[in-house]
Amino acid sequence: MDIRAFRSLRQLGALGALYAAMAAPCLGQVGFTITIDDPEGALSPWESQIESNLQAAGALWAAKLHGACTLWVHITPMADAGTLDCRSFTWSYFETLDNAIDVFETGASTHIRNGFPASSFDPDIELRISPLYLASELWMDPNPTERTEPVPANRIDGVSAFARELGYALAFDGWINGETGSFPGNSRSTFDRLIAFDGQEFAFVGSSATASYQGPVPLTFGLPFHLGNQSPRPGPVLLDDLMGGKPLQPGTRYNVSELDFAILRDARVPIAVPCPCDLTHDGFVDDADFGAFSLAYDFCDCTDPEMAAGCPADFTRDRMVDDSDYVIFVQGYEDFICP
Ligand SMILES: [Ca+2]
Ligand SMILES: [Ca+2]
Repeated sequence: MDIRAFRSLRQLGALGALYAAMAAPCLGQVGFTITIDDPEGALSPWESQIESNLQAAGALWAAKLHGACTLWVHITPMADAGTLDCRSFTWSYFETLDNAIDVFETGASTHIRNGFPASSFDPDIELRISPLYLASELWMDPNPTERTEPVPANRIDGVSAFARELGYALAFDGWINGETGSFPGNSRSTFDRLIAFDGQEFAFVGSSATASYQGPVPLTFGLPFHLGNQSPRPGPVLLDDLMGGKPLQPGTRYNVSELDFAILRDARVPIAVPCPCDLTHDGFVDDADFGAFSLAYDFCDCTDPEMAAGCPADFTRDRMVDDSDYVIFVQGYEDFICP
């Protein structure tokens, strides 16, 4: 089908409405189940607080995750010298670029997209916690969903700390060397593949994040799955983001930022976007968006190197920009103004 054959996009309005309804987001339906493997009881004094604060941290991300599933977070204690460490337990093959580069996504991302995990015997996320760090530096919020009690000035907010860790497990991770920009092999995470390195600075160049930040998003030199740098490197303002390139500050409560969600979207974590057809990010779905969509439709394959980074016109998330995306676009065009 040549989409330009439709002289009036409104001809397809009813069909578009049908597809849009089928693609309606299931918001707030991603939950978390937590298991703790702690035979020595090192974490036992804090078990219920860990659970409540981690659940609240998960809810901060789940507010925009598009899916219906329960992610499994498995917790173990780590040596006292450490702090927190969180990673995706499994990585799922996503696609191959240029017949050479294999792209992998986090287990959580796969689980959210499919509604079931890649392996039902393995957790999606592993979180290691140092008992000493918990005892001496973290503050477990007694009302972690309300988040109204003042955070003690000398303590790091537990909900914020767990939310940051979950960020790594959802998408802020990969294999790039944060100083040389090289990779140990042919594998890339969905985050890695959107990192640009000019020999001096790292930037995240996904289209949603770039639109949110209004330019390539500076990544931390040496810590490339974090945002911002100390001056004179770029992006000092981003250091205060939940996923910023400096440690979380005591006495401070952090939230997931719009930029964090935009990065997840670019990294192909299923995120509910209120107005996905606004490809130019100006609040309207108009002819400029139609132009951007047409270009993507002509390329069709999300792995085409000419395709916009993150393949934002693939509304159905099946790695092709085709007729099923077109009918969704038509509905957006019909609505014109973003909600
Ligand atoms: Ca637009
Ligand atoms: Ca599609």
